Amino acid sequence: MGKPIYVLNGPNLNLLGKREPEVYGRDSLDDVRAMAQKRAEGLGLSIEFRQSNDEGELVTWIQEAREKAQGIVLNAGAYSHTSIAILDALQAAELPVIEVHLSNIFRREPYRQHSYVSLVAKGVICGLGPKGYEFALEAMAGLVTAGKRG
Ligand code: CA2
Repeated sequence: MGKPIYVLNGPNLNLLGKREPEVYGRDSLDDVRAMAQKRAEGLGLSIEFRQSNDEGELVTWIQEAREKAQGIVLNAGAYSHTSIAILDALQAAELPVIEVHLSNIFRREPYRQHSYVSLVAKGVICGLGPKGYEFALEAMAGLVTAGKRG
């Protein structure tokens, strides 16, 4: 197995399943982790699944991914809409990035309808709940295999 895919989650995603189930569903972040882990195994990928409420820690993990990962699946939470620091780190990482959102950000408030992460993402999956992480890993498997064929 090659380097892992970093699956990074931003602020408040630790609250999943505990509040606002009508927006974010009933699964906890641990449930999402287990689903992602299982799908990755089926695809022959390994994942490093993390969550942080801290913008700087997410930037540090993206910098780390440059050396240690072969791709990044990122739900940066609200930082998607605000963080040029995360955008800069993703640009510097030079890795395939797939952006995930549980909710359909385009059906929500106007301030959620722009994402800095989208500027570097190969693709964006939103509105499909935790399944979006599985779809992102499936797409990532294709991207990293295509990369190896050169
Ligand atoms: O839909 C998504 O995945 C989001 O990235 C989730 C973020 C939100 O700020 C983005 O606009 C879209 C919020 C993270 C979850 O926040 C919770 C708050 C209360 C209860 C459960 C989750």
